[in-house]
Amino acid sequence: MSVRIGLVGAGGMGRAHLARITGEVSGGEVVAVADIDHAAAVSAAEPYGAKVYDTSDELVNDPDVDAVIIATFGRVHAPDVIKAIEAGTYVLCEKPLATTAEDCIAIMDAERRAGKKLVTVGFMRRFDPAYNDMKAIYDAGEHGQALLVHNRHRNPSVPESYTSRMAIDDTAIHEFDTMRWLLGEEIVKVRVDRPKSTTHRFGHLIDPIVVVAYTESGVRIDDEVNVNLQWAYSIECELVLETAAVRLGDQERIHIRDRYGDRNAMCRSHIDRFQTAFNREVQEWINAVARDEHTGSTCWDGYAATAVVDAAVKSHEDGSSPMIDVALIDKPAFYA
Ligand code: ISE
Repeated sequence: MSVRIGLVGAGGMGRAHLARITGEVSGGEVVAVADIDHAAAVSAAEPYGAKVYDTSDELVNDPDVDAVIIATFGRVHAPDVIKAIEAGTYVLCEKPLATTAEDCIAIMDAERRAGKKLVTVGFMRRFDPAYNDMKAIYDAGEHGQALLVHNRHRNPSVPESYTSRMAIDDTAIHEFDTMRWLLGEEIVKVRVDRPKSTTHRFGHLIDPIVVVAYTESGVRIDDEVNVNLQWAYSIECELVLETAAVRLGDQERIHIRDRYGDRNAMCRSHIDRFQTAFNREVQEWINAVARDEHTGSTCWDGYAATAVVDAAVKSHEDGSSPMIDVALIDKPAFYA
């Protein structure tokens, strides 16, 4: 029997999941869509014959919904995730789990009260084949310890509603999670440098920024977050080990040779660049829900990444790039 999924949030990410569940992965169907923008919910739901709700409450409490995908803005995730937990429903929550550590703690408390891990956080890079290969090389141990990681997180452009804080809680949060997962340790301190800003940005935005962080064992991580590149969506990562440097391959794209040159076709968005990762993530989640099991990253992962966000935001807002300690609570045994 297929898993009946309710989608909260009919924006770009929600629609991409809808199309994926219908056309690219198996075992699930979207039976309901909720969005405060009624017209958006209708236009997303109609082609799939899904029900339309104006509120997430109605959707979460619909007895025909087995599991929920939350694809709204990060800053409104927490109440919906908690409602779904209280209804005993499995949740795939797009990143970030919430935009403050405090909200993530409230979600972890709700999940512990439910007595069962129900929430998977949509950190899709954990499913990207190139990152998986990089992690396998590191875990094999042949090249020694990790010393440094260089990241570049570049977007072609961002809308006017994107804020300087979002460069951290919506964009760099991917590297915060990926670095924790790749290296198998927590990030303990972080600072944000503000180089010269690009002229290709809305005036309120500080862009680019460079995040510098250290892990428990002293691995130094840097992350260029540069979201008005104009020419592509481009993700780079180089892991420097003692006797090797491992780099993600170029974009997950074809190679072209023509009169303009010899080159890879560039991705335009995260949906495009991480298509395989998203498909693998959603397929694994549907399979697990069908078996009544939790899979993937937990609320602890969502919390730990957001705790780094909180420290990075403090450094960014200070403006003089102070290094800020990440304040992590003790890890509850529930998430061990
Ligand atoms: C967006 O929400 C994502 O998740 C993308 O992966 C990231 O590149 C972009 O900056 C975010 O706004």
